[in-house]
Amino acid sequence: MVKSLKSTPREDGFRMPGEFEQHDKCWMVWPERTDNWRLGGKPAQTAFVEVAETIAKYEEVTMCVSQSQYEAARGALSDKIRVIEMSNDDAWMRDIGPTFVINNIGEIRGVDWRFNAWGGLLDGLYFPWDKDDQVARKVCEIENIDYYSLDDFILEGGSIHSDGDGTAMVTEECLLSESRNPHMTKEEIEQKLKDYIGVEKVLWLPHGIYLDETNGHVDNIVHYCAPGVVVIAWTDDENDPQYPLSKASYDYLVNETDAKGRKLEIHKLHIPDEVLITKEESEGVDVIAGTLPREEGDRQAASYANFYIANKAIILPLFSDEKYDNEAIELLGHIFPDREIVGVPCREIILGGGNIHCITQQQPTAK
Ligand code: KQY
Repeated sequence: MVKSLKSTPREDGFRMPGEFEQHDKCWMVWPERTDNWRLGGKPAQTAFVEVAETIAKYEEVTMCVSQSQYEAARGALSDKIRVIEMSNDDAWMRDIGPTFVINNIGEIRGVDWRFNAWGGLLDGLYFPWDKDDQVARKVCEIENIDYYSLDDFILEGGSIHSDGDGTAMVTEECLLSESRNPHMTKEEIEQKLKDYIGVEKVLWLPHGIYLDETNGHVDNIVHYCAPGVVVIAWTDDENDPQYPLSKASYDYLVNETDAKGRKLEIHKLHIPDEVLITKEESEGVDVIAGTLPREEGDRQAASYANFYIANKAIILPLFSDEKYDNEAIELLGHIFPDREIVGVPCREIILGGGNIHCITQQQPTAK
């Protein structure tokens, strides 16, 4: 029987591993909201299929899909992908799936945070979000994994990074946002992270990416590549509104050490040229009260840092930007010499407000 645990991972000797550690599988959700994905979700579904099939070359993939889209998803995906019926409100598995924690005797558990669609009634992106909030528990039950369920703490998986070695990274912009846990102090939030992802130190970057609708998720501005090694989304253009945001986070990290006392090796990963929603793209999205509109000319929070680390590969978002796509491939090839760097076109995903890391959730190998 799967148990909902009342203790904490820290008390029980569990930690959230780094994404670069071995995975058993990857979880995704099929996109279908017509007020977030254009043309009834079809172009986004094609992009999600490409992401899923690419990851499936390196590790197992499970796609969760609503009943009404089951046949469409099953038909579009190869037999390599496991397809499971699961209700949802949208398709951001990073944020709604469990955060997996492991111990050193080969056990795995889940953490089931509360989810409020990135801000609830204050600045959330849609209403309701109750089906999304049930996804983490359902995944744990399917996998027969006990889980820690938090009654009152709002957090999305994309707002935390762990190096698996005692240190987590978050942004103040997101975790201290009024729309997450305004009843808690920064110290209390930090303690919650220490207790539930098993870290000793939390690094608080000031900001995420300009106009990121998640209130600045950390997974769009930095990525841990190994303990002590990070990439940070960067721009050399001092007139770009992203510049002061990246600079502030870079300066912060340069002056910090991690839980093991290491200075960080920081690589600058240049953002692509502006990604703006076209008239045609905007017109393909249903306008529904209570959902963030997609308007022509809106700048998307485009960043190469939102890649997914699969077993033996990096699944990298590509923006059809000849200069910066190639720079990102080259830099990551240098940082990850033992992994293949596989680019996947991501325009249809970024139009929905996130990217490859946001739509995936790794299930680590318990060892
Ligand atoms: O970036 C993410 N982790 C999620 C983005 C959600 C966008 C919803 N429209």
